[in-house]
Amino acid sequence: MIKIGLVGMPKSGKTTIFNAITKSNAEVSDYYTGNIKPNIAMVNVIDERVDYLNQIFNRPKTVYATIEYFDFVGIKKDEAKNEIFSDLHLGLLRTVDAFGFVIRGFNLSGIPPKPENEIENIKTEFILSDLTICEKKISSINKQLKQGLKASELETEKRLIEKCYNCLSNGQMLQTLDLNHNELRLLRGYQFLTLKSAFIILNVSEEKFGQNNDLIKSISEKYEVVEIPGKFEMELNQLDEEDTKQFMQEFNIKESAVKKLTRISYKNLGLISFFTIGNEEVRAWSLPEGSTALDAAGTVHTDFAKGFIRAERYSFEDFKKYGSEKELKTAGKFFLEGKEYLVKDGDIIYIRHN
Ligand SMILES: Nc1nc2c(ncn2[C@@H]2O[C@H](COP(=O)(O)OP(=O)(O)O)[C@@H](O)[C@H]2O)c(=O)[nH]1
Ligand SMILES: [Mg+2]
Repeated sequence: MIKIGLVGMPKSGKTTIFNAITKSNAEVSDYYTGNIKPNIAMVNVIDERVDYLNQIFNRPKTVYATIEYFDFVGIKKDEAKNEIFSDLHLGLLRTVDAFGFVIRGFNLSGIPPKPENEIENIKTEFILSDLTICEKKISSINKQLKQGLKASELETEKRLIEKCYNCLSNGQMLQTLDLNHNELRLLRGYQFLTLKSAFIILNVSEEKFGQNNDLIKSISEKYEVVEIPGKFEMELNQLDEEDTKQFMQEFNIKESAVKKLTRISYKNLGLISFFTIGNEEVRAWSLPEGSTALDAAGTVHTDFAKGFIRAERYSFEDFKKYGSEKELKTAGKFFLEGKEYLVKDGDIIYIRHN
């Protein structure tokens, strides 16, 4: 399950955006509540291909891939330390896969937005938090080295952490480092915030929607960005489909917030979808690009990965063209793949296992 954390300055509209995309009615407040329990919502990844498949296969259920969104409610910032996030907050943030930085693009009680400052502030706090982790680790490795423990492994790890430390000290996120597979594996346990991908959600008023192109262009030099009229879309949730359509047309909003966020999350995390046709359900799953048939098997069920024999596979496009598995086989478009096969977006997969 993919987890996206909505983060940002107080009152940038995190809870508003959360409500807009989840149709839930989490409290939108002007005050910190001191409560650190996050709002969590599971949102379906709408994919017309799954619907199409189940029109043909006619199984009792259609199951979409899901994304989990976290809105960290009323986290008290530490006024004394002048920080946006408390340590507790940062700890929770380490558990998500990617961040949506919610940036205020509307006037708040007459205070004009400062989007670029907000982005910089969040980035700085993430960098400082990661730096602290590096410092602690380096000092603990030094202690171990003095005691003569597994020197060569420790030296390798220390060099890597020092590389991270230098990057962060220069004000750069770890994302910008060119890390190889092994290094990334070594760093996984640290849950560095700046190693996770982040995109920008520019929260604007409906009147200003579509008029922020210069700002968006400048942000997009560093981040993927979507522009969302958060409050307006939250309010649309109260209306029926017909009225929603009409209002969206009026303000020239071509894509709903939830669709935009799904699209940017997939792009940002480099995700693809594959499908399974079971007896009970036609189902979509998401996987990072570059995953193997064995990864796909493990996503569906750990037992499928353990007992993996082979994957039977065809593409959604071919299925649409040929219409049935029988026709696909005749056309040579039905494939048997081993563990190492790299799954493609739109693959329909059946895992043979024992
Ligand atoms: N005008 C305007 N106000 C907004 C918008 N989004 C949020 N707000 C208001 O800003 C305040 C803070 O929003 P909230 O979602 O609670 O922010 P959070 O602290 O980041 O969760 C609330 O009074 C919202 O109604 C917007 O797009 N336009
Ligand atoms: Mg909130």
